[in-house]
Amino acid sequence: MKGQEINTTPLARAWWKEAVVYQVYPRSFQDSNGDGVGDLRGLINRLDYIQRLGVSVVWLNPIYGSPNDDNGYDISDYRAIMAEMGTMEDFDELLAKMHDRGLKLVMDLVVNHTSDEHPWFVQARSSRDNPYRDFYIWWPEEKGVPPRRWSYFDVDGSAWAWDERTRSYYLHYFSVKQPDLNWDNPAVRREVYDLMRFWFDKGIDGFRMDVIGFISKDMSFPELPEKYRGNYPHYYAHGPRLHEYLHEMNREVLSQYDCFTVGEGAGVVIEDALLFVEEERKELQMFFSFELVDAMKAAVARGERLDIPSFKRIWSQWIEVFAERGWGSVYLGNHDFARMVSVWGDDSPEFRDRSTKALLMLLLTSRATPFVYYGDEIGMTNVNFISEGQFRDIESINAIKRFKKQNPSADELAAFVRAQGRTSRDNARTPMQWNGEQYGGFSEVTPWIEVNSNTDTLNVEVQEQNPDSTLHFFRALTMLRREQLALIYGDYAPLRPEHSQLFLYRRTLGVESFIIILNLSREPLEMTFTAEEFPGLGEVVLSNVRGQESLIAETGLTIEPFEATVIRAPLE
Ligand code: ISL
Ligand code: CA
Repeated sequence: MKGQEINTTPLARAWWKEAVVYQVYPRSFQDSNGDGVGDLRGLINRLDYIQRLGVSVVWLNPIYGSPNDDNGYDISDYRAIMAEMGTMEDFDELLAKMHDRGLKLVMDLVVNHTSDEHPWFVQARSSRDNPYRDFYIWWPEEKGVPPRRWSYFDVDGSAWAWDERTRSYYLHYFSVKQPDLNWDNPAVRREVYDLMRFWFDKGIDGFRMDVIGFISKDMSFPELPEKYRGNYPHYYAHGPRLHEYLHEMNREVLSQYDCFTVGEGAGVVIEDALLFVEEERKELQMFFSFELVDAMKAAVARGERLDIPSFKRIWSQWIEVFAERGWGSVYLGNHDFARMVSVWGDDSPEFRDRSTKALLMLLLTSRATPFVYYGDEIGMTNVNFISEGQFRDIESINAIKRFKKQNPSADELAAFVRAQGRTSRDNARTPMQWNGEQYGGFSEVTPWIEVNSNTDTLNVEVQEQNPDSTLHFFRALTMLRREQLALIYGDYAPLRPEHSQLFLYRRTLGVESFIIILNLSREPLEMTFTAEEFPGLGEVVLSNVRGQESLIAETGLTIEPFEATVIRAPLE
């Protein structure tokens, strides 16, 4: 077996750097047996579609045994397939058929916490002297009130839940049904490494590691340091033994396989970026930065959109930090945020397709491994749920419960629910829109979550027939990236960083050089190039508004709203 590729420089070629990752939320992709829930057989039936996209890796959200308090992020059996998803035979068939098509499979690894229904936790909470007690993190009542820790999903906000039988609190950064594992216990780490080997030995190609930055806790339990108040993921991502554990995981497991690793980097600050991915440290290959989405959420909370110069600054910083060492990842959507085009583009009928294409071009011309979320290749939009009964996500449901405790008026409650509807993770979890039928071709029966009503016009079938569709444009982008190594490894040089509408940059590798022009706004603009930026005539390689045969002069041009154009730029 080939060892995990560790490269000495970011320019060293590796399949995981050249990958375009397609993320599939399996509950919502394709139902095959008429129960309204997506499943593995459904995914198998759609592999031809995925292959034709030109992506090379599929990341599958959790499909393990789970009571689904948090849609599979609460695991009760790490070696089983959840009944709704199918069987282990289905899984083996899926993996074999993916490999036949040259597709790699990356699974979700959720080991910061388990389900409270996992046998370890059932044991652990049965008595204080149970051998599994130390698999989790407890605060016995004799020690008084536990130090303040916030939970993401708890209705009351505290990350400590009371366990009556053993008269102790247990720690849960997420829901009460997601108790945090105690990584300081070597037996826990052994179990995790074992289950990772189990899946690698089945032949999977890697892991996306859920909140992996949170696994080490400061077991002296200080009060939350003041600087992290309101900013607790940053505290959670700085546990004292985090890098020791990642290094150990690499030594024990990852280094034994030719695998793909990406950690979820909630709370990771740019100053620490290289600690996770610098080649010699032998930890991970990549992680997801949260700085951009955190900035977006902060802007939304102020009733604004993130301004374009800030967007570019954060985007560029997270590319440039890996210029010499390590490697980055880029994404603009996943199962934890509202839809890409609704958040970063413009989902109105006028600009939906064009702005989706621009965002996809940004992802696929970036110097990092791009992750594209299912449905974003056709520009799926938010659903904007407006009534409580429509929500399925524990985060939204509990946020509404929490708000209700303040005894709001009916109007206040309705406004809160509508605001949730705009930001809820459920926006990104509605069924894949395959065609214009009632359930979008996802299922024959009422799905577990409503299908977006715009499936009648926004769907794969319609876009297959239209050569100018977002879907065809995405295929052109994956092909371009495969053909042009400059778009993957090439030097990244942002131009006009202060421009309030344009995202303009150059990618250069050897004699190949491309300029990428993205207008991230609804307004057209006039642009003049300086001779330094752009010497001579440039051939349009791909554009969402210009014909391919056109040439662009060095002097200046009008840029359309949400224009996205790649030019081959002659070097002087
Ligand atoms: O979804 C979020 C809040 O809106 C994120 O902050 C999210 O909680 C954080 O990124 C961690 O996410 C991961 O772990 C969670 C799970 O609910 C998410 O789906 C998963 O991606 C707990 O396992
Ligand atoms: Ca099903």
